[in-house]
Amino acid sequence: MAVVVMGVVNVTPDSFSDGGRWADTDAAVAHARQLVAEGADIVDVGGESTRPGATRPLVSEELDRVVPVIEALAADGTRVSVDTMRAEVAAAAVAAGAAWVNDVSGGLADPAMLATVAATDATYVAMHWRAHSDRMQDFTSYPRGVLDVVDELRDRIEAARTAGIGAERLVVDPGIGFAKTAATNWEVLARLDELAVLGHRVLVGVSRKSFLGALLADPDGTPRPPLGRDLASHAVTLALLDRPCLWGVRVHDVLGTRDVLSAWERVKR
Ligand code: PMM
Repeated sequence: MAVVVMGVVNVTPDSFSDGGRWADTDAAVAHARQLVAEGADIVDVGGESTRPGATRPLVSEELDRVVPVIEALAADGTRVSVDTMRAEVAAAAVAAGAAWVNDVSGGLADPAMLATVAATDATYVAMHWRAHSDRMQDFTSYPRGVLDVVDELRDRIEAARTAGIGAERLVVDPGIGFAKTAATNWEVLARLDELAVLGHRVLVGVSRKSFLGALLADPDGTPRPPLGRDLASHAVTLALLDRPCLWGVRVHDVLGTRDVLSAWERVKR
């Protein structure tokens, strides 16, 4: 089956990859429409930056950022995901037309999240997460490597199922860049298929992340800025396409990702 492409729309002043570029409703909607025209299967609208060290917006700010964008896109007939850790935002987003809730905390940040999603028919993405962005780099120990990620995701799946979210509505994500060193990110990618034991669709987001900036750093150690990380992002996507467990990718450059998928599929044929 073709890999699902989720296009990122950050309606934030401070996301590491594209912060401030689509910070108002009109710019965000226009950008999302462009991603759909470029071939995004779903657009992921977020109002809270999760970059390392980020401080959290007020709930009201997050709602003001995402709800009008979701309403406009849902009215187009576009499949929309909301990227939020907050139950209140998830509920408002689904009421505004979002079909997916992408929770980078896998239900850990807000105790009301799983029950709130259970009461909708939204698809739920449970990402591997350990702490909010201001503290997550204090939690980067993985004695068993990817197996720790698998075990912690299994706990989140069980919590989601117990709350009443059906298995068919669940997607898991190893949370590349969240409470992980660069070495751990590379290890999780190398051993991605170990997530297959969980029995769920696997979404992966590597696009423009810091470990790629470090890989591509100048000789003096200056990281490559986010907008210069797309080719490396695509190379990782390409390297993952042969992995049986990969179901979808979350990316900023949808056009480039579609090019990679088209060429790869043609070669395979
Ligand atoms: N990464 C970011 C935000 N949301 N959601 C999922 N499911 N997976 C991810 O890897 C992920 C995410 C951070 O990246 P951004 O600031 O570019 O959106």
